Amino acid sequence: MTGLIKPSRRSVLIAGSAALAAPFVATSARAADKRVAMVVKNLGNSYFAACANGAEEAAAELGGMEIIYTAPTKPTPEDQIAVIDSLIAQRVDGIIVSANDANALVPVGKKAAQRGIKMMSFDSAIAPEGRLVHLSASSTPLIGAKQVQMIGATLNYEGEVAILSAASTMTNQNAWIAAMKEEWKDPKYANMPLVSTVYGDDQDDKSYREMQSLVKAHPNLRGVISPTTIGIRAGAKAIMDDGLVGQVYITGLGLPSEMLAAVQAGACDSFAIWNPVEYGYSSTMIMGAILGGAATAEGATLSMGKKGETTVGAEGECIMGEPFEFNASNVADFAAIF
Ligand code: RAM
Repeated sequence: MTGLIKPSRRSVLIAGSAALAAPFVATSARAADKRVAMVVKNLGNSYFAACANGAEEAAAELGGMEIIYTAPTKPTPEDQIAVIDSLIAQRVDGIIVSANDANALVPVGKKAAQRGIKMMSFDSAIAPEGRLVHLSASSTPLIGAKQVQMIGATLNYEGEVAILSAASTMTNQNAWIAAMKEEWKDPKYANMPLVSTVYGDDQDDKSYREMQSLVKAHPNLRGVISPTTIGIRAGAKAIMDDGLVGQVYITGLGLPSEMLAAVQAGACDSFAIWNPVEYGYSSTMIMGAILGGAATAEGATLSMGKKGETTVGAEGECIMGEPFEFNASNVADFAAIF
């Protein structure tokens, strides 16, 4: 894969309610009677709220499966384990989780499996021993490399760059950062060094303060990559509030609805994301298939409903599709959608 696909309104609107009203053959009629929990990193994140909307759409398509959307208030592994423990006690049929820590959630994943509860992860993976499959939004090397490419294009490959991540334990951000560092080895980035990596813990206020500290600590900072929708919007706000537009640019993974003002102000030149509604939808379709008895061994195919099929790869990893790139030419069109 060479780059991100440009979104067309049509490709995104397939997540809209009209398309979803079309009949779709559920993997199993039994899925309708199931209770599935979607456990995300924390509450109050619009990205995950959009995933939950997609989960509801899939559940309706599967005949009315019940979705319990829940999360801890703070994105910590301990609080998330407590949420999952309580779902196990409630004897849900399946759990779809975006993990706050890959390894810390393995014991609770094993406990769920022992009780016959189907456990999978999406967004931020649990280590393979703790779940059946993991659905990645897109290829990890592609997502990581693209973020470095975007800031490179903005800065003409010159100037200091930092990373403003989520929490240091989060699987997805850590995997994307590792992929960014691979991309950074290309000699074309020789004059665009990575000077620091900081963590805003997917909290608005902490991300905002970390962004301000970065600028103070690195007076020559020109760019920031934030591979989290919370970090990029908080970092962009700090750039705008502190009069840094034109001096420091932010890129990364953001929601068009939350990045519109930053793009229009010039704090962000381009950013990327996949459709979170489709992501919640695809994850729930996979859970429906698993609850209907679908195999999850490497090489098996799992239905993602109208998003097609995914093939289970090594260590249970599945991939949904490709992210979209946004800039001044298209961000407004998509801001109304996600
Ligand atoms: C934040 C979360 C989530 C991540 C997105 C891009 O909302 O950290 O896990 O996938 O950003």
